[in-house]
Amino acid sequence: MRLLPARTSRPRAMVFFGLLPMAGRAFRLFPLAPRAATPSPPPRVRHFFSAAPPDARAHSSLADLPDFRGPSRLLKEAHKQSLLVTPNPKVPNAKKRALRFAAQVVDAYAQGLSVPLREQLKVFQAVLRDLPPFEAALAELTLASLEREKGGKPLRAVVAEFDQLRRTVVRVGKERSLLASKAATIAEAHTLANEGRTSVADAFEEGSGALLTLIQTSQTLRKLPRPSSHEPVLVLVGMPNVGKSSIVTATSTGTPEINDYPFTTRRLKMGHVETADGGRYQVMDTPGVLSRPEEDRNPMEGLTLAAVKFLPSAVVFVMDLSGTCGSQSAPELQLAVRDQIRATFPDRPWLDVRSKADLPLADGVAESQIPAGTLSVSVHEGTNVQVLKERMAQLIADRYGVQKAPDW
Ligand SMILES: Nc1nc2c(ncn2[C@@H]2O[C@H](COP(=O)(O)OP(=O)(O)OP(=O)(O)O)[C@@H](O)[C@H]2O)c(=O)[nH]1
Ligand SMILES: [Mg+2]
Repeated sequence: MRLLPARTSRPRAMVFFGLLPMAGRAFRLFPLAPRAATPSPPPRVRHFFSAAPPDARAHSSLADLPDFRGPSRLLKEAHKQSLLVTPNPKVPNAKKRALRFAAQVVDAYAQGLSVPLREQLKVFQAVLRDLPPFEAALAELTLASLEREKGGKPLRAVVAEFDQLRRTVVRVGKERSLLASKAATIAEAHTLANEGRTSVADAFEEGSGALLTLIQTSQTLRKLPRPSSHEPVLVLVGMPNVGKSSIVTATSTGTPEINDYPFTTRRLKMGHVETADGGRYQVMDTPGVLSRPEEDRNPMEGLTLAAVKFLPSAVVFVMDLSGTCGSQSAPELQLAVRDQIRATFPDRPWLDVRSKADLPLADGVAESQIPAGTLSVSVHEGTNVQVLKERMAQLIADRYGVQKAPDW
Protein backbone atom coordinates (compact mmCIF):
# COMPACT_ATOMS: atom_id res chain seq x y z
CA MET A 1 0.00 0.00 0.00
CA ARG A 2 1.30 3.46 -0.87
CA LEU A 3 1.55 5.51 2.23
CA LEU A 4 0.34 9.06 2.27
CA PRO A 5 2.84 11.70 3.24
CA ALA A 6 1.97 13.43 6.48
CA ARG A 7 -0.37 16.32 5.80
CA THR A 8 0.54 19.82 6.66
CA SER A 9 -2.18 22.14 7.80
CA ARG A 10 -3.31 25.25 6.06
CA PRO A 11 -4.04 27.40 9.09
CA ARG A 12 -7.00 29.63 8.67
CA ALA A 13 -6.22 32.56 10.85
CA MET A 14 -9.29 33.23 12.87
CA VAL A 15 -8.99 34.84 16.23
CA PHE A 16 -12.27 35.15 18.00
CA PHE A 17 -12.81 35.81 21.60
CA GLY A 18 -15.93 35.76 23.61
CA LEU A 19 -17.63 35.27 26.89
CA LEU A 20 -17.09 32.06 28.75
CA PRO A 21 -20.21 30.08 29.43
CA MET A 22 -20.37 31.13 33.03
CA ALA A 23 -23.90 32.36 33.29
CA GLY A 24 -25.36 31.41 36.60
CA ARG A 25 -21.97 31.18 38.33
CA ALA A 26 -22.49 32.31 41.86
CA PHE A 27 -20.38 35.41 42.36
CA ARG A 28 -19.79 35.62 46.03
CA LEU A 29 -17.59 37.74 48.14
CA PHE A 30 -14.72 36.00 49.80
CA PRO A 31 -15.48 36.04 53.48
CA LEU A 32 -13.05 38.19 55.30
CA ALA A 33 -10.92 36.35 57.78
CA PRO A 34 -11.31 37.64 61.30
CA ARG A 35 -8.85 40.45 61.68
CA ALA A 36 -5.85 39.77 63.77
CA ALA A 37 -5.13 42.32 66.44
CA THR A 38 -3.18 45.15 64.85
CA PRO A 39 0.47 44.43 65.50
CA SER A 40 2.59 47.19 66.86
CA PRO A 41 4.80 48.93 64.29
CA PRO A 42 6.81 48.14 62.31
CA PRO A 43 4.24 45.82 60.74
CA ARG A 44 5.41 42.27 60.37
CA VAL A 45 4.29 40.66 57.16
CA ARG A 46 6.59 37.65 57.17
CA HIS A 47 5.34 34.10 56.51
CA PHE A 48 1.87 34.94 55.15
CA PHE A 49 2.65 32.73 52.26
CA SER A 50 4.28 29.87 54.07
CA ALA A 51 1.52 27.42 53.23
CA ALA A 52 -1.13 27.19 50.55
CA PRO A 53 -4.61 27.33 52.02
CA PRO A 54 -6.43 23.98 51.64
CA ASP A 55 -9.21 25.54 49.56
CA ALA A 56 -6.78 26.70 46.86
CA ARG A 57 -5.99 23.09 45.99
CA ALA A 58 -9.62 22.29 45.24
CA HIS A 59 -9.66 24.75 42.34
CA SER A 60 -8.12 24.67 38.92
CA SER A 61 -6.05 27.58 37.66
CA LEU A 62 -5.76 29.33 34.33
CA ALA A 63 -2.20 28.00 34.31
CA ASP A 64 -3.69 24.49 33.94
CA LEU A 65 -5.25 25.25 30.57
CA PRO A 66 -3.98 22.70 28.07
CA ASP A 67 -1.32 23.36 25.50
CA PHE A 68 -3.43 22.28 22.53
CA ARG A 69 -1.66 20.38 19.83
CA GLY A 70 -1.90 22.27 16.55
CA PRO A 71 -3.39 20.99 13.28
CA SER A 72 -0.15 19.88 11.64
CA ARG A 73 1.01 18.00 14.72
CA LEU A 74 -2.35 16.25 15.05
CA LEU A 75 -2.25 15.27 11.38
CA LYS A 76 1.25 13.85 11.76
CA GLU A 77 0.26 11.88 14.85
CA ALA A 78 -2.87 10.54 13.16
CA HIS A 79 -0.78 9.48 10.19
CA LYS A 80 1.66 7.64 12.47
CA GLN A 81 -1.22 5.96 14.23
CA SER A 82 -2.64 4.70 10.94
CA LEU A 83 0.78 3.24 10.08
CA LEU A 84 0.68 1.07 13.19
CA VAL A 85 -2.29 -0.90 11.82
CA THR A 86 -1.28 -4.25 10.33
CA PRO A 87 -3.30 -6.81 8.33
CA ASN A 88 -4.76 -9.52 10.53
CA PRO A 89 -3.02 -12.84 9.63
CA LYS A 90 -5.89 -14.78 11.20
CA VAL A 91 -8.15 -13.76 8.31
CA PRO A 92 -7.26 -16.47 5.78
CA ASN A 93 -8.91 -14.88 2.75
CA ALA A 94 -6.46 -12.40 1.18
CA LYS A 95 -9.15 -10.10 -0.22
CA LYS A 96 -11.15 -10.03 3.01
CA ARG A 97 -7.94 -9.36 4.90
CA ALA A 98 -7.02 -6.46 2.60
CA LEU A 99 -10.51 -4.92 2.81
CA ARG A 100 -10.59 -5.12 6.57
CA PHE A 101 -7.08 -3.72 6.79
CA ALA A 102 -7.99 -0.76 4.53
CA ALA A 103 -11.03 0.05 6.69
CA GLN A 104 -8.97 -0.12 9.88
CA VAL A 105 -6.33 2.22 8.48
CA VAL A 106 -8.99 4.86 7.81
CA ASP A 107 -10.54 4.29 11.25
CA ALA A 108 -7.17 4.66 12.98
CA TYR A 109 -6.47 7.86 11.10
CA ALA A 110 -9.83 9.43 11.98
CA GLN A 111 -9.49 8.39 15.62
CA GLY A 112 -5.97 9.76 15.71
CA LEU A 113 -7.58 13.14 15.10
CA SER A 114 -10.91 12.92 16.88
CA VAL A 115 -9.75 11.41 20.20
CA PRO A 116 -7.16 14.14 20.99
CA LEU A 117 -9.68 16.79 19.96
CA ARG A 118 -12.19 15.37 22.41
CA GLU A 119 -9.66 15.02 25.22
CA GLN A 120 -8.27 18.52 24.77
CA LEU A 121 -11.71 20.10 24.82
CA LYS A 122 -12.59 18.12 27.93
CA VAL A 123 -9.56 19.43 29.82
CA PHE A 124 -10.16 23.00 28.60
CA GLN A 125 -13.76 22.97 29.80
CA ALA A 126 -12.95 21.26 33.08
CA VAL A 127 -10.31 23.88 33.90
CA LEU A 128 -12.69 26.74 33.13
CA ARG A 129 -15.45 25.13 35.17
CA ASP A 130 -13.33 24.75 38.30
CA LEU A 131 -11.62 28.13 38.37
CA PRO A 132 -11.76 30.04 41.65
CA PRO A 133 -14.17 33.01 41.41
CA PHE A 134 -11.53 35.65 40.76
CA GLU A 135 -9.85 33.74 37.95
CA ALA A 136 -13.26 32.93 36.45
CA ALA A 137 -14.13 36.61 36.44
CA LEU A 138 -10.68 37.48 35.09
CA ALA A 139 -11.09 35.02 32.20
CA GLU A 140 -14.62 36.11 31.43
CA LEU A 141 -13.94 39.83 31.56
CA THR A 142 -10.67 39.62 29.64
CA LEU A 143 -12.29 37.69 26.84
CA ALA A 144 -15.25 40.08 26.82
CA SER A 145 -12.84 42.99 26.64
CA LEU A 146 -10.87 41.41 23.79
CA GLU A 147 -14.10 40.61 22.00
CA ARG A 148 -15.09 44.27 22.23
CA GLU A 149 -11.70 45.41 20.97
CA LYS A 150 -11.16 42.83 18.22
CA GLY A 151 -14.65 41.66 17.39
CA GLY A 152 -15.50 38.03 16.77
CA LYS A 153 -17.61 35.20 18.02
CA PRO A 154 -18.30 34.36 21.64
CA LEU A 155 -16.20 31.52 22.98
CA ARG A 156 -19.21 29.25 23.30
CA ALA A 157 -19.75 29.54 19.53
CA VAL A 158 -16.11 28.65 18.92
CA VAL A 159 -16.38 25.68 21.28
CA ALA A 160 -19.46 24.54 19.34
CA GLU A 161 -17.49 24.81 16.07
CA PHE A 162 -14.65 22.88 17.62
CA ASP A 163 -17.00 20.11 18.63
CA GLN A 164 -18.53 20.17 15.16
CA LEU A 165 -15.04 19.70 13.72
CA ARG A 166 -14.58 16.57 15.83
CA ARG A 167 -17.95 15.19 14.77
CA THR A 168 -17.19 15.83 11.12
CA VAL A 169 -13.88 13.96 11.40
CA VAL A 170 -15.69 11.01 13.01
CA ARG A 171 -18.43 11.01 10.37
CA VAL A 172 -16.12 11.25 7.35
CA GLY A 173 -13.88 8.59 8.89
CA LYS A 174 -16.82 6.19 9.27
CA GLU A 175 -18.10 6.83 5.75
CA ARG A 176 -14.69 6.29 4.20
CA SER A 177 -13.90 3.25 6.29
CA LEU A 178 -17.19 1.67 5.20
CA LEU A 179 -16.38 2.41 1.58
CA ALA A 180 -12.94 0.81 1.88
CA SER A 181 -14.47 -2.28 3.50
CA LYS A 182 -16.65 -2.76 0.41
CA ALA A 183 -13.90 -2.47 -2.21
CA ALA A 184 -14.23 -4.77 -5.21
CA THR A 185 -10.56 -5.70 -5.31
CA ILE A 186 -7.44 -5.64 -3.15
CA ALA A 187 -5.99 -2.84 -5.27
CA GLU A 188 -9.16 -0.80 -4.89
CA ALA A 189 -9.07 -1.32 -1.11
CA HIS A 190 -5.59 0.17 -1.03
CA THR A 191 -6.69 3.15 -3.09
CA LEU A 192 -9.77 3.70 -0.95
CA ALA A 193 -7.68 3.59 2.24
CA ASN A 194 -5.43 6.32 0.92
CA GLU A 195 -8.32 8.39 -0.40
CA GLY A 196 -10.15 7.88 2.90
CA ARG A 197 -7.30 9.39 4.87
CA THR A 198 -7.09 12.28 2.45
CA SER A 199 -10.82 12.97 2.86
CA VAL A 200 -10.56 12.89 6.66
CA ALA A 201 -7.55 15.23 6.55
CA ASP A 202 -9.41 17.62 4.21
CA ALA A 203 -12.45 17.70 6.49
CA PHE A 204 -10.19 18.34 9.49
CA GLU A 205 -8.29 21.15 7.79
CA GLU A 206 -11.54 22.68 6.56
CA GLY A 207 -12.69 23.22 10.14
CA SER A 208 -9.32 23.67 11.85
CA GLY A 209 -9.95 27.41 12.36
CA ALA A 210 -11.90 26.48 15.49
CA LEU A 211 -8.87 24.59 16.82
CA LEU A 212 -6.58 27.55 16.09
CA THR A 213 -8.96 29.86 17.90
CA LEU A 214 -9.05 27.64 20.96
CA ILE A 215 -5.27 27.43 20.96
CA GLN A 216 -5.04 31.21 20.89
CA THR A 217 -7.66 31.62 23.60
CA SER A 218 -5.97 29.07 25.84
CA GLN A 219 -2.61 30.83 25.43
CA THR A 220 -4.13 34.24 26.15
CA LEU A 221 -5.79 33.03 29.33
CA ARG A 222 -2.74 31.14 30.55
CA LYS A 223 -0.57 34.23 30.23
CA LEU A 224 -2.91 36.64 32.03
CA PRO A 225 -1.16 38.51 34.80
CA ARG A 226 -2.81 37.56 38.04
CA PRO A 227 -1.90 37.48 41.70
CA SER A 228 -0.42 34.41 43.25
CA SER A 229 -2.77 32.83 45.74
CA HIS A 230 0.13 32.38 48.16
CA GLU A 231 0.92 36.03 48.79
CA PRO A 232 -1.19 38.86 50.19
CA VAL A 233 -2.45 41.33 47.64
CA LEU A 234 -3.03 45.04 47.82
CA VAL A 235 -5.18 46.56 45.07
CA LEU A 236 -4.95 50.15 43.86
CA VAL A 237 -8.33 51.48 42.82
CA GLY A 238 -9.41 54.86 41.49
CA MET A 239 -10.81 56.72 38.54
CA PRO A 240 -8.83 56.96 35.28
CA ASN A 241 -5.68 59.13 35.13
CA VAL A 242 -5.46 59.83 38.86
CA GLY A 243 -1.95 58.45 39.31
CA LYS A 244 -2.50 54.79 40.31
CA SER A 245 0.25 53.42 38.07
CA SER A 246 2.64 56.13 39.25
CA ILE A 247 2.06 55.01 42.83
CA VAL A 248 2.54 51.34 41.91
CA THR A 249 5.84 52.27 40.27
CA ALA A 250 6.96 54.34 43.28
CA THR A 251 6.11 51.71 45.86
CA SER A 252 6.72 48.31 44.24
CA THR A 253 8.67 46.42 41.58
CA GLY A 254 5.75 46.96 39.17
CA THR A 255 6.52 48.94 36.02
CA PRO A 256 3.14 49.80 34.53
CA GLU A 257 2.79 52.29 31.72
CA ILE A 258 2.16 55.88 32.86
CA ASN A 259 0.53 58.50 30.66
CA ASP A 260 -1.47 61.66 30.97
CA TYR A 261 -4.57 60.20 29.40
CA PRO A 262 -7.31 57.98 30.86
CA PHE A 263 -7.34 54.17 30.60
CA THR A 264 -3.62 53.86 30.03
CA THR A 265 -3.88 50.76 32.20
CA ARG A 266 -6.19 48.34 30.42
CA ARG A 267 -5.35 45.08 32.19
CA LEU A 268 -4.31 44.08 35.67
CA LYS A 269 -0.61 44.58 36.32
CA MET A 270 1.32 43.09 39.20
CA GLY A 271 4.21 44.40 41.26
CA HIS A 272 5.83 43.16 44.46
CA VAL A 273 6.99 44.76 47.65
CA GLU A 274 9.68 43.32 49.89
CA THR A 275 9.12 44.67 53.38
CA ALA A 276 11.82 45.67 55.83
CA ASP A 277 11.32 42.51 57.89
CA GLY A 278 11.72 40.18 54.92
CA GLY A 279 8.02 39.82 54.10
CA ARG A 280 6.59 40.13 50.64
CA TYR A 281 3.25 41.10 49.20
CA GLN A 282 1.76 41.85 45.82
CA VAL A 283 0.55 45.20 44.52
CA MET A 284 -2.03 45.18 41.77
CA ASP A 285 -2.50 48.07 39.37
CA THR A 286 -5.96 48.21 37.84
CA PRO A 287 -7.88 50.00 35.07
CA GLY A 288 -9.77 53.11 36.18
CA VAL A 289 -13.34 52.88 37.41
CA LEU A 290 -15.88 55.43 36.13
CA SER A 291 -18.81 56.99 37.90
CA ARG A 292 -21.72 55.07 36.47
CA PRO A 293 -24.22 52.35 37.32
CA GLU A 294 -23.03 48.74 37.60
CA GLU A 295 -24.84 47.67 34.43
CA ASP A 296 -23.05 50.27 32.28
CA ARG A 297 -19.54 49.29 33.34
CA ASN A 298 -17.12 48.00 30.72
CA PRO A 299 -15.12 44.76 31.21
CA MET A 300 -12.01 46.73 32.24
CA GLU A 301 -13.87 48.32 35.15
CA GLY A 302 -15.27 44.86 35.88
CA LEU A 303 -11.71 43.56 36.30
CA THR A 304 -10.94 46.18 38.92
CA LEU A 305 -14.09 45.55 40.89
CA ALA A 306 -13.65 41.77 40.62
CA ALA A 307 -10.22 42.15 42.22
CA VAL A 308 -11.75 43.97 45.16
CA LYS A 309 -14.71 41.63 45.33
CA PHE A 310 -13.11 38.21 44.96
CA LEU A 311 -9.60 38.60 46.31
CA PRO A 312 -9.02 38.87 50.02
CA SER A 313 -7.39 42.17 49.21
CA ALA A 314 -6.55 45.37 51.01
CA VAL A 315 -7.49 48.49 49.03
CA VAL A 316 -5.66 51.73 48.40
CA PHE A 317 -8.15 54.16 46.88
CA VAL A 318 -6.42 56.87 44.86
CA MET A 319 -8.01 60.30 44.27
CA ASP A 320 -6.56 63.21 42.32
CA LEU A 321 -8.44 66.19 43.72
CA SER A 322 -6.45 68.76 41.76
CA GLY A 323 -9.01 68.88 39.00
CA THR A 324 -6.32 68.30 36.35
CA CYS A 325 -7.00 64.73 35.29
CA GLY A 326 -9.98 65.24 33.01
CA SER A 327 -13.68 65.91 33.34
CA GLN A 328 -14.66 62.24 33.56
CA SER A 329 -12.50 62.07 36.71
CA ALA A 330 -13.69 65.38 38.20
CA PRO A 331 -13.04 65.60 41.98
CA GLU A 332 -16.70 65.39 42.99
CA LEU A 333 -17.16 62.27 40.82
CA GLN A 334 -14.07 60.70 42.41
CA LEU A 335 -15.41 61.37 45.89
CA ALA A 336 -18.76 59.86 44.92
CA VAL A 337 -17.16 56.74 43.41
CA ARG A 338 -14.97 56.38 46.47
CA ASP A 339 -18.04 56.46 48.74
CA GLN A 340 -19.91 54.02 46.49
CA ILE A 341 -17.12 51.44 46.44
CA ARG A 342 -16.33 51.91 50.12
CA ALA A 343 -20.00 51.31 50.96
CA THR A 344 -20.00 48.15 48.83
CA PHE A 345 -16.93 46.76 50.60
CA PRO A 346 -17.12 48.21 54.10
CA ASP A 347 -14.94 45.49 55.63
CA ARG A 348 -11.96 45.75 53.31
CA PRO A 349 -8.84 47.18 54.90
CA TRP A 350 -8.78 50.52 53.16
CA LEU A 351 -6.51 53.51 52.74
CA ASP A 352 -7.56 56.74 51.01
CA VAL A 353 -4.77 58.49 49.15
CA ARG A 354 -4.89 61.95 47.68
CA SER A 355 -2.41 61.80 44.80
CA LYS A 356 -0.54 64.65 43.07
CA ALA A 357 -0.41 66.57 46.34
CA ASP A 358 2.13 68.92 44.77
CA LEU A 359 -0.87 70.42 42.97
CA PRO A 360 -3.45 72.56 44.83
CA LEU A 361 -6.97 71.32 45.48
CA ALA A 362 -9.36 72.13 42.64
CA ASP A 363 -11.60 75.14 43.06
CA GLY A 364 -14.74 74.14 44.88
CA VAL A 365 -13.21 71.18 46.73
CA ALA A 366 -13.23 71.83 50.49
CA GLU A 367 -10.86 70.06 52.90
CA SER A 368 -13.97 68.90 54.77
CA GLN A 369 -15.02 66.81 51.74
CA ILE A 370 -11.86 64.74 51.86
CA PRO A 371 -12.41 61.49 53.77
CA ALA A 372 -10.88 61.43 57.24
CA GLY A 373 -7.49 59.74 57.34
CA THR A 374 -6.64 60.45 53.70
CA LEU A 375 -2.88 60.42 53.07
CA SER A 376 -1.60 63.14 50.73
CA VAL A 377 1.12 61.86 48.42
CA SER A 378 3.13 63.36 45.60
CA VAL A 379 5.04 60.85 43.55
CA HIS A 380 6.63 63.64 41.56
CA GLU A 381 8.05 65.34 44.64
CA GLY A 382 8.42 62.21 46.74
CA THR A 383 6.12 63.60 49.43
CA ASN A 384 4.91 60.91 51.82
CA VAL A 385 5.95 58.06 49.53
CA GLN A 386 7.82 56.40 52.39
CA VAL A 387 4.85 56.92 54.73
CA LEU A 388 2.62 55.41 52.07
CA LYS A 389 4.83 52.32 51.88
CA GLU A 390 4.61 51.88 55.64
CA ARG A 391 0.84 52.36 55.62
CA MET A 392 0.52 49.83 52.80
CA ALA A 393 2.51 47.26 54.78
CA GLN A 394 0.33 48.02 57.80
CA LEU A 395 -2.83 47.45 55.75
CA ILE A 396 -1.52 44.10 54.62
CA ALA A 397 -0.63 43.18 58.18
CA ASP A 398 -4.12 44.24 59.31
CA ARG A 399 -5.74 42.23 56.56
CA TYR A 400 -3.76 39.04 56.76
CA GLY A 401 -2.37 39.04 60.24
CA VAL A 402 1.07 37.73 61.04
CA GLN A 403 2.07 34.21 60.00
CA LYS A 404 -1.23 33.64 58.28
CA ALA A 405 -1.77 32.47 54.71
CA PRO A 406 -4.41 34.17 52.54
CA ASP A 407 -7.82 32.49 52.74
CA TRP A 408 -8.42 31.99 48.99
N1 LIG B 1 1.77 66.62 39.28
C1 LIG B 1 1.78 65.31 39.46
N2 LIG B 1 1.42 64.49 38.45
C2 LIG B 1 1.43 63.17 38.66
C3 LIG B 1 1.78 62.61 39.91
N3 LIG B 1 1.65 61.27 39.84
C4 LIG B 1 1.27 61.00 38.57
N4 LIG B 1 1.13 62.13 37.86
C5 LIG B 1 0.75 62.24 36.45
O1 LIG B 1 -0.60 61.86 36.27
C6 LIG B 1 -0.78 61.25 34.98
C7 LIG B 1 -1.51 59.95 35.14
O2 LIG B 1 -0.68 59.04 35.85
P1 LIG B 1 -0.92 57.47 35.84
O3 LIG B 1 -0.05 56.92 36.92
O4 LIG B 1 -0.76 56.90 34.46
O5 LIG B 1 -2.45 57.41 36.25
P2 LIG B 1 -3.43 56.14 36.29
O6 LIG B 1 -4.41 56.38 37.36
O7 LIG B 1 -2.65 54.90 36.36
O8 LIG B 1 -4.13 56.29 34.87
P3 LIG B 1 -5.00 55.16 34.07
O9 LIG B 1 -4.17 53.93 33.97
O10 LIG B 1 -5.19 55.80 32.75
O11 LIG B 1 -6.26 54.97 34.83
C8 LIG B 1 0.62 61.12 34.38
O12 LIG B 1 0.82 62.18 33.47
C9 LIG B 1 1.53 61.26 35.58
O13 LIG B 1 2.81 61.78 35.25
C10 LIG B 1 2.18 63.50 40.96
O14 LIG B 1 2.52 63.11 42.08
N5 LIG B 1 2.14 64.83 40.68
MG1 LIG C 1 -2.64 53.28 35.09
